[in-house]
Amino acid sequence: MNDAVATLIGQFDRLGRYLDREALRTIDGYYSEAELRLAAVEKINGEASAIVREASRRLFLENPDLLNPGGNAYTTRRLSACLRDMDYFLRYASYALVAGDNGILDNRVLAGLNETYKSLGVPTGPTSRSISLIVQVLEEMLIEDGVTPGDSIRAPFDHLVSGLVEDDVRNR
Ligand code: CYC
Repeated sequence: MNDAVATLIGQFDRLGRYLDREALRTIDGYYSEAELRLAAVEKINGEASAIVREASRRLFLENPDLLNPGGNAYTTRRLSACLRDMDYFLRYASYALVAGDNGILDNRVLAGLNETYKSLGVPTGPTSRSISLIVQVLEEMLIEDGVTPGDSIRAPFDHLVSGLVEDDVRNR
């Protein structure tokens, strides 16, 4: 896996070029937002199960059919698989937040996931929604602590959502 700085240096090294102004601006952004990203990671580490619990409560409130016969989260086995998937999304997003780079999400989470979900009938719409609810709950918690979350906190969650939605569209 890479972090934001290693990714950028890798790109310039491949071209044999010195870092340009724009690259330095990107690196500056990575460091200046580090405190915010780490505050979010600290919150995730301490509250992961509460975040997943609350996000899943909202998901099933919006979409109760998931829990009924015929729904993909029906039966305790599938419900626990669903909660476990939400926990995976949160944990890998926390790694991406530390790295300031979403590469790990492509390699470790999204690779093959759409195919798996398709073969098991796991609906990607509600799964994407679960990820949006996870970041919503996280943002609320940060705001409660007086921290103003920004785009850099949402970035890995948005990346996961677009990875799922894109393939969903392509598969049709
Ligand atoms: C299943 N989720 C799975 C499976 C995988 C993942 C591989 C199939 C194998 C298994 O059941 O364990 C996902 N595995 C991952 C991910 C990683 C990994 C992301 C990266 C670390 O190693 N169903 C719903 C909800 C949604 C849901 C909308 C939760 C938000 O209705 C999830 N995923 C869900 C369910 C299953 C599943 C219910 C079980 C489906 C089945 O076996 O019928």
